[in-house]
Amino acid sequence: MRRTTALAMTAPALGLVAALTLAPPASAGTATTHASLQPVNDHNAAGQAFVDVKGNKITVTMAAHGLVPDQPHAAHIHFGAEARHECPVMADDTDGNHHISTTEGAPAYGPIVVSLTTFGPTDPGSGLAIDRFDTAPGGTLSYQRGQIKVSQDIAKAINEGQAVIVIHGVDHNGDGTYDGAAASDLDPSLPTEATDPALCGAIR
Ligand SMILES: [Cu+2]
Repeated sequence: MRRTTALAMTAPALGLVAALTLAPPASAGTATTHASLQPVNDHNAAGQAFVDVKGNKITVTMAAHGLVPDQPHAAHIHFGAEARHECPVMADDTDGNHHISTTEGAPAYGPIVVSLTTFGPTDPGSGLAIDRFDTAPGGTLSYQRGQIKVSQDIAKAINEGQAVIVIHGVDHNGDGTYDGAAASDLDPSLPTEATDPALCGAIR
């Protein structure tokens, strides 16, 4: 009798513990989002990204392969209220050179709102801080950074599926490095290969 009573009292308690353990945290503004990274200009590349949003802090995890090896790959979260909240398509190639530049992609994904640097500031001003981005050793990029502070508007945009992850840096002429006569639309001191989008994924 004593054992039965103990079990009768324990079972609901265990059920409560299980429910608390399994349920997602109840605080508002918490979400895990995902982006499947698809090639923009670099058809050999692919990847995945996850963005955990907790209030106004995010954790970004990215894995990609097939990138230009051992070259800095600027990576950002892009968002613009007026943007289409998606990745560019060939119709966005307004100069008709068969490549999508970062500027040509802007109507799709908007401006840089978070720079996914490996250390230091993550603000838009770090967008081309080439010495602070992953270099994709052997073409493989593996990135995780937590505690990235974002504004309420950006957290909301990510939670609502309006933000886009872009990894930049391609090798149009296939010589293994960033070069060529065409200058970057973002920084004329860099070749366009250094900044053209390689991978893009809408965060859903
Ligand atoms: Cu970008």
